[in-house]
Amino acid sequence: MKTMIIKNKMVTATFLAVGFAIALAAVTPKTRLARADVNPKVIEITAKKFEFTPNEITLKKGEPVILRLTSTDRVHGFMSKPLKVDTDIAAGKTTDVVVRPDTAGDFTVICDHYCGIGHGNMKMKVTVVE
Ligand SMILES: [Cu+2]
Repeated sequence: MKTMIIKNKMVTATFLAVGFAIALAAVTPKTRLARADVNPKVIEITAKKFEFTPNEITLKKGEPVILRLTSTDRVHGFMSKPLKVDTDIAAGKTTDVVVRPDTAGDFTVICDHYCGIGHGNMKMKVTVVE
């Protein structure tokens, strides 16, 4: 009788261990995806009169990135309606924006904060690939 109980406990423990391993295997890929979302790639972009550097970047559709924006002279804007980004870049501090492009194509980011005579041509290109 005692042996039976011990045996049953061992069987239960084995079932639990196998169940746990299966659950872990099922959950692991999701966890990895979540980590990729939590730790997106960082792209540094510098603004100054009247350009962004780099002035061309390529992103992947559906993949979030952090754009780390700085200005070396004065406040500039950083705006693109299709990319759902609209922020000011103050001089002397870092502005992080998360972009998750949902459409492939070429998009233009403009400075929408008047910064001087060349302001109208201050833009950069963002290419989103599938
Ligand atoms: Cu401007």
